[in-house]
Amino acid sequence: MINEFTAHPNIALVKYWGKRDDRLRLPFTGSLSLTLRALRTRTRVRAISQGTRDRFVLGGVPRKGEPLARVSAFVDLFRELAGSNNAVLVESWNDFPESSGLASSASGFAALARACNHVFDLRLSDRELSILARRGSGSACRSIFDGLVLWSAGERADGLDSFAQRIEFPESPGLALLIAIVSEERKEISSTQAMELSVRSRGYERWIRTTEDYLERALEAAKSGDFTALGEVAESHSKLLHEMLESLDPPVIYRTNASRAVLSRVKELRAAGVEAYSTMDAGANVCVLLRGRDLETVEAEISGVEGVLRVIPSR
Ligand code: 2P0
Repeated sequence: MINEFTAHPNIALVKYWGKRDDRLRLPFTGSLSLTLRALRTRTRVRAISQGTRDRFVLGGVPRKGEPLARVSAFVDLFRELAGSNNAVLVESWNDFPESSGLASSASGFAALARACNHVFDLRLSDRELSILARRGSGSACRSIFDGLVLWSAGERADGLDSFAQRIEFPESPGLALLIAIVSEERKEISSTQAMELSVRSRGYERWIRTTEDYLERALEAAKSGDFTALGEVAESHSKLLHEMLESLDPPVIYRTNASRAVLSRVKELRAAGVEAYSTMDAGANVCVLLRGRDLETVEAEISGVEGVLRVIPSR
């Protein structure tokens, strides 16, 4: 359908965790992600008659309250650019579970940015869309692009230098991801809330320095096509994030027994000579980074881990 727009979630290899400006969603550090082609959000936006209010329907269910307010405030950014006061109907569908650490807000706001660009006839570039998508959800700025994506933190107070761009990874047969779904439930603490707790914690300054260092190493690894180095950085950065979260008061715990079982199996696979690395975002599900040629082997291994409900391969 011509006015339907698609975006994919992304999984961070070097995580975005904490904002220097909450309103503009400006991060303290840059981050690096892989876009998950296997999952997607589809979104349609239609103008409805003036004077009425915006409507938001997600997965066929009309939403009110905070979800609608967030979508409406995001559409305002586009209305302002277009000089329009048209109310809209936003219809969106995800083909994966929401709020379980699979970044549905990333693909959601990226797809919505594309759909608004179309309905308000703004003809914005991908970079401009990335800057706007960031205002909906930080990680959404990365979901404007495919493949390996760098979000530069930027320095400006207005956020115009805080956007994502694609990075080439020279190695063939390329990178792949396997998501091990161990929970389809809504997480109790949103990433926005957990981030705020972290920023106020004592260890946060060290987190910023560590992340900057990891990002530099990850970019170096990406540039030279060094899969091993990239995988090591990703696994280690994820481990640090979850250790930090679990040490907060009160602790924020996303890792479950099933997540831990997957993390162990990934280590065993490496010991057996299959190079695979794990990473987790703000939820219990585990993402495994691997080489495309190892996808079938890893899929068979991870599917057999106790507590894994299903796996989603993504090249
Ligand atoms: C990331 N996450 O880099 C990190 C790692 C989750 C773990 O970005 O508050 O939904 O809307 O800007 O983008 C998830 O946070 O947060 C996230 P907001 P967002 O992918």
